[in-house]
Amino acid sequence: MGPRLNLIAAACENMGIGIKGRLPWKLKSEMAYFTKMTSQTKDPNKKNAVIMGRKTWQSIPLKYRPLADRVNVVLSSNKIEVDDDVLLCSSLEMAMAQLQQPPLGETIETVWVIGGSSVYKESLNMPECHRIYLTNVKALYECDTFFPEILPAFKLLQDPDVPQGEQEENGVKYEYKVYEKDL
Ligand code: FOL
Repeated sequence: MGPRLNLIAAACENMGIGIKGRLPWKLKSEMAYFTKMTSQTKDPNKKNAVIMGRKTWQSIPLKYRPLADRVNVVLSSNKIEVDDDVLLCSSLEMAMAQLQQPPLGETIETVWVIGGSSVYKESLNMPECHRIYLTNVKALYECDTFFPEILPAFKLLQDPDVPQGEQEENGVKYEYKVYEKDL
C-alpha cells in the first residue's frame, strides 16, 4: 500500500486561494497551522512529502523554500531551477511513483498536495486521495485562482489535531475544516 494523499488549502468565500501569484491574505497562525499539519508525523523516523505545482513553488518566499523538514516535490513539464534536495517531476503520477520508490518510499508517511488549482483538481480524482484540510476564510478577497469543487464522497469529520471553532486573526474570521473519503 502506498502513502495516503491529503490536500491542504485555505480558501475564502468565493473559494479563491490566490491572486497574482501569491496568497490573498496574511494570516500568521493559519500559516503556522499549514506548517504543523504538513510537517508532523506519527513516526519520528519518517517525513512527509509536499507536492506542488511550479507556480506554487515560485510563490513561496525564497527564505522558506524548500519547505523545511519535508520532502519537496515540484511538478513542471520544463526543467526549472530547484534546489538539489527537491524532486522535480513531470506529472502527479510520476511524483507518486517516485515517492514510492525505495529507499525514499519507506521514509514517507503522508503525501500532502499543497496546490495550486490544477494540482488540487487532479489529486481530488485520485483513488489514494484520503482527506482535504480546508481552511474556510470567512471574508471575500479578489482572487484569480480557486479551489475545485469538493465531491459529495467527501464527508466532514473531526480531527483531534485540528483546532475547533471559529478562529480570528487581523479581524479576519476563519475555521479549519476536514473532509474525508473512504479509500
Ligand atoms: N494551506 C493552508 N491552510 N494555508 C495556506 O496558506 C496554504 N498555502 C499554500 C498551500 N496550502 C495552504 C501554498 N502557499 C508557504 C508559502 C506559501 C504557500 C505555502 C507555504 C511558506 O512559506 N511556508 C513556510 C512557513 C512560512 C511562514 O512561517 O511564514 C513553511 O515552512 O511551511
